[in-house]
Amino acid sequence: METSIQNLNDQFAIANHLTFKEGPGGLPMAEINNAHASARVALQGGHVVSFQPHGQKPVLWVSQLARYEPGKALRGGIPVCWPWFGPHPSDPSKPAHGFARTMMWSVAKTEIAANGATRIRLSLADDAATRELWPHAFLLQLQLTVGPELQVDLVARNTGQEIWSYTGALHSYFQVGDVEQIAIHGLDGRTYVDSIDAKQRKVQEGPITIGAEVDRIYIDTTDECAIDDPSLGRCIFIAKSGSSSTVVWNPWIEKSRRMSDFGDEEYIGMVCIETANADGDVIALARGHEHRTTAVIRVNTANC
Ligand code: TA6
Repeated sequence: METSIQNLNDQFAIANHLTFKEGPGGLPMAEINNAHASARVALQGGHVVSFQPHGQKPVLWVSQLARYEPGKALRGGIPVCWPWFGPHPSDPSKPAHGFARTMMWSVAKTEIAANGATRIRLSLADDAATRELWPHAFLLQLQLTVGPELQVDLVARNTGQEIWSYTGALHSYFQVGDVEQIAIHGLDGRTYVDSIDAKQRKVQEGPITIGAEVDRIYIDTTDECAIDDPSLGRCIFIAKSGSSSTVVWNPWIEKSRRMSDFGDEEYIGMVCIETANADGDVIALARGHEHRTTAVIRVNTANC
């Protein structure tokens, strides 16, 4: 059934909090604006496109060349990578980072949460299209709580009869003033898999700074990360639970040029810090069991 904006508003709009509109490319979008912050969420992909506490600059980055098209992953915001992270483990014809970020999700619930935050819950369940790509029964729920901070809860449930396992990530793109001036704290001493150096395992020494392409999966870490951004005069904190791997990515110059939905110079204004279940952090679920992966994003104008 066509996702009708009017039907969505009749069922789920909340005055002074949340309304649904047709966004770019005709994609249905939830628009949230409350006493604390504003946010936009595309129902395609369960994709948080923006989050901006009042008085702050946008926290999430979206490419100027992002393509708002049915079935196309949006470049920026918080793509939901599921049920595999990165290329499909055995079939290169299957979409990178799984199918959840390009499928149309349903609205399950909206409500006003504690301290006047706005909460929306989206869901995606298996159907013929997903089973074609991944032969399992599942229910995926994404709960977003938009207040002074943004909380993203991704809950995966095995609604089938057999055990299955997945990998994934909340693939968050953050806006920074100048990526060469930032420092990322929280992963000092952690081991990472260097995806651009033959997947060598290395140990992080001190804060992460970026002066070339970076594509790393930090393993065995439940640490909170912080992006110290002197040029925007702020610190972005990313706390998490249900995840023991964190991906840090900046494509730098050459890779930016190779992506048609990424401006040649846009690498300067962004960095990904992804709340992941990747590499060895594989989640296995027996029948009826579920797993929750949570990211909590907040900003302050002090240093980290
Ligand atoms: O963020 C890590 C990563 O796996 C990178 O290797 C890069 O491929 C990025 O995700 C973006 O992937 P996408 O499929 O969205 O272009």
